[in-house]
Amino acid sequence: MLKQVQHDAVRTDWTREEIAALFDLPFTELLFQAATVHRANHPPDQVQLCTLLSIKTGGCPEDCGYCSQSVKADSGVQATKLMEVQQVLQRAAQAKDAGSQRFCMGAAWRNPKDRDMPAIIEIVKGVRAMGLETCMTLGMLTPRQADMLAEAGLDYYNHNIDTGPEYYERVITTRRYEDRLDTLANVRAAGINVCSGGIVGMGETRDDRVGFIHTLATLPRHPESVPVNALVPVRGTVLGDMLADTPLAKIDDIEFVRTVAAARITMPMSMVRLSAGRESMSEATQALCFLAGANSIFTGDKLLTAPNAGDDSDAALFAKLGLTALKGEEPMHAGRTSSEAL
Ligand code: SAM
Ligand code: DTB
Ligand code: SF4
Repeated sequence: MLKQVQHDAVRTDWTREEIAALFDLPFTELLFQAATVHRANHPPDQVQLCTLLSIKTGGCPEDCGYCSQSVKADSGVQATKLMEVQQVLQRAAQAKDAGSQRFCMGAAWRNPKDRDMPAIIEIVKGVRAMGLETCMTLGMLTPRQADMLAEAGLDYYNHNIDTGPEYYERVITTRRYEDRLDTLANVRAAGINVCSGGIVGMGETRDDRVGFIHTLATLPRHPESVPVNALVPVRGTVLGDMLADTPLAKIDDIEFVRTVAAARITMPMSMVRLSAGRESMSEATQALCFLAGANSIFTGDKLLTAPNAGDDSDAALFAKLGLTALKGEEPMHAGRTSSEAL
């Protein structure tokens, strides 16, 4: 029998067996435990609003099997250059006007080149000066690049582990799981808050989902943000085609909610983001995710390249559920740690 979860304890010593036992709980019991942990640590009626912008789209040399932006995908996404700084700032201003708290910028790179850094730094400084939290996802980072971003005032860096260690190489072959963990360590050591999560519904087993949560929940320090994406199947990608051709492979909604609940219980203080895939999720499933402890979403009608739920349907959903936007706070800073501690 599973030990009663402690509501306010942050543990980094979770075992796979304990996490598997959470997934195995009767659904109502799992939800009750997750909701209890959630209310002990977060305002249960407030959800953080984040806006995404692709500042450099497509043409990525990596082979992530889910991604429309890989050169290996035949998805029709047009490759672009890095956007002009002023254009990015204009989009950030629109996001702020729409009530967003955090502006997340993504680039389809394996890693940023040194020649890209001055523009990236200007963007971070400009967006931050507007009073928005800044987040970037640019691929792998060296310790020096992480330090440069920290110096510029970057609040968060998103780099997903994507799935459990065993399933990872079925999805991506051009970079290793350990490379991802190294980038997370570099980000942590630079004092930037860590955003790391992954994708559910890529054909992985429950044991892979257990491994995914286990990796995040046993990092020396939990990511401050944990995005849980449901695969957005894009035609022309390996996984999008797999899902389109075998509809039964689509992740079950209840299993998705179980994953959110497991993230909430094991990482009680983190913001758990109900990320990609909301567009095709019912209101009822999204409501279950909020009950299970998700407290952050991406707003707007576009993610990076894929459609998102959109502000009108989100406003209607929030009104129906009695949810409000999380009030902006000064971004907390993770603080510098020694390079071996994550
Ligand atoms: N190129 C950078 C990288 O991979 O580190 C940053 C951008 S990448 C698009 C950010 C994350 O978006 C991926 O790690 C993946 O978890 C998520 N993602 C990409 N395509 C997705 C899809 N079709 N469905 C769900 N999540 C997706
Ligand atoms: C994350 O975990 N999800 C966001 C963000 N981090 C960068 C990206 C979702 C991308 C969905 C597919 C697309 O728009 O191409
Ligand atoms: Fe490139 Fe990121 Fe897409 Fe992978 S997920 S192909 S690294 S843009």
